[in-house]
Amino acid sequence: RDMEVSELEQIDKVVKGWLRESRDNVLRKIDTRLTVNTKTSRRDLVTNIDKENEKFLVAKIREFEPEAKILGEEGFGDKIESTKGRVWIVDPIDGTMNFVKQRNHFAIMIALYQDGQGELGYVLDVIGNRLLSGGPQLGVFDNGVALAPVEDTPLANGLIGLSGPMVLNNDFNMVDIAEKSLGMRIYGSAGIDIISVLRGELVGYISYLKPWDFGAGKILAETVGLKMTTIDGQPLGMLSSTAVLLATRNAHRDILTIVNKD
Ligand code: 2AM
Ligand code: CA
Ligand code: CA
Ligand code: CA
Repeated sequence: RDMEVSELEQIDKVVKGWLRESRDNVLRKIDTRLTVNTKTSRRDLVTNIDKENEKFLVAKIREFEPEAKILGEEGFGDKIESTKGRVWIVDPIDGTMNFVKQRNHFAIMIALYQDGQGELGYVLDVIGNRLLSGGPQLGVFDNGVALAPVEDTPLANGLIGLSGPMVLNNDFNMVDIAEKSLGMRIYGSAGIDIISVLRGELVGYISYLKPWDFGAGKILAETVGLKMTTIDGQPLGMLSSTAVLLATRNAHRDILTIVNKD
């Protein structure tokens, strides 16, 4: 690894400052009239605040590191074709449907990769004011306090976070996975689900995701011994768009068994 701990600590302070400002900006505008547009379907939304927040974060990253490559969901970053060098990944509002309909249960996420290796991840529950942060060299923190070790709970002894569409279509035997667990939860924000898995409130989370949905969570999850792979159990590339399985080691094994049966 060629990133020094001292450099990571310095970047960590700077990113936390951006996130505080970003959260303040969103909260200041949360009761204003939103401009909402659809993307690929009526359930796939983008608002003016998603765009404004991505522009804000991209400008902060560029000011801090002019040569940085940035992958942002709403397209204000760069076209990323390779994982070489330093790549920042930004999801300015994760859970846009929740944001629009509930003004709650959404997250802001930032990840920093170097040569395809996760260095720093940030998942901020905006309304809960809870930031999960860190990486392999710094450790993982929950609002600045070292995260409690995550128990290796099997699927049968925990709650599982799922994606609504995957359950409705019974993709990958999702109904059997839900049946085997103590119960399913459908929160509608990858960031909120990832925070719940990190905190041991869910034993796992399964959804179709893009790099900005899982980039930060993967760094944090792997640091604390959770597994994040494709639903086939294959390694998840930094630029993959696929069905993602995040779980404790035991629940990961239990879920793969159900996915692969028949
Ligand atoms: P988003 O809100 O940033 O788009 C539930 O919708 C979760 O899946 C959210 O974290 C959402 O992120 C993500 N997601 C990924 N692809 C999506 C799509 N095509 N439509 C809706 N949500 C999507
Ligand atoms: Ca989106
Ligand atoms: Ca997202
Ligand atoms: Ca988003």
